[in-house]
Amino acid sequence: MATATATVTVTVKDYKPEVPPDWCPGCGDFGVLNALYQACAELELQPHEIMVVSGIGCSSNLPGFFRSYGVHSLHGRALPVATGAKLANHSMTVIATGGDGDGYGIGLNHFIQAMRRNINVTYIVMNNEIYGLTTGQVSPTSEPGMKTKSTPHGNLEGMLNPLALALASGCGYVARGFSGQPKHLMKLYQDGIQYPGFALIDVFSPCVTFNKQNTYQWFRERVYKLEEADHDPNDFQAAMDRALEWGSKIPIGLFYRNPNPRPPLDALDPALQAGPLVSQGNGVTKEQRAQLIAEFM
Ligand SMILES: Cc1ncc(C[n+]2csc(CCOP(=O)(O)OP(=O)(O)O)c2C)c(N)n1
Ligand code: SF4
Ligand SMILES: [Mg+2]
Repeated sequence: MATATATVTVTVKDYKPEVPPDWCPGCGDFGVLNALYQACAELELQPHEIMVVSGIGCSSNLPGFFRSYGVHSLHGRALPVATGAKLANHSMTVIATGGDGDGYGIGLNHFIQAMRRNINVTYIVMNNEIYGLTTGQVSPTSEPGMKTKSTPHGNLEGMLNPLALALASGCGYVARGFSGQPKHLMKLYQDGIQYPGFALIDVFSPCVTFNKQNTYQWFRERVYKLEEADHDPNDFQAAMDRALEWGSKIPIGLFYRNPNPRPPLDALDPALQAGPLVSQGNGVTKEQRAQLIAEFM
């Protein structure tokens, strides 16, 4: 994680863009973004110390609404870009954002590989259980039976469980928030950003326009906080048990924080031990160039 510049204070205003977000009024993604402004300000991260990377979707428009370095990449490709950014400059705080379709559908393989590799990136998934941007098709986290534009007779497929998958894939920080509970969410962001390794924060972020089933009210009636439920986030098995809970009660909060985190990739890679690649100088020496030409000509 980047260290804050002690003499310069940073406030939420510093991250606000000139152009306000164009999400539908009431979209859960507003809460996700506001909590991120707050978390970064409280961690005293300067905008130039942060890189926000996304894929494609309503949720993936977030880097455009956050004043920092940013990339709005391709559908499902936030994590490969975030991986490259982190390896190029591991002094940056790299935050990947996107939707359930982006990360758990087309980008699923990248999600698993990033957790296996343990890239030191915080991944925030705005999980509205639908494809919002493309106007309401079924997603991997849509509930069975759900009627959408692409499933007019009800969804016949099972639901992907991102938290159980993350635990099984070696993710050391696994959390779930709700955009209707922004203070709680902000705390999860702060912990996730400070965790030394890949951190997943799945966020219930209602799509008020195309998902009429999983509404704010639907979540409010079901969610309960693990922090108030005698859950030990150091206990992997307990985390898995909670991750499998889905029904009249659904847990949010910190499921798992590995008490003995494995070193993230940037701490292990020999090429990065002399400092971030971006400050190690470019190119090869004259002698190395001559040697390469001799070898390949
Ligand atoms: C390779 C590719 N396939 C499909 C699309 C069309 N597409 C754009 S966004 C999207 C799904 C968005 O859903 P999600 O990631 O859940 O984001 P949301 O809009 O719900 O926030 C799809 C299928 C695309 N842009 N690129
Ligand atoms: S379509 Fe849904 S996800 Fe997209 S901005 Fe509107 S409410 Fe949010
Ligand atoms: Mg979605």
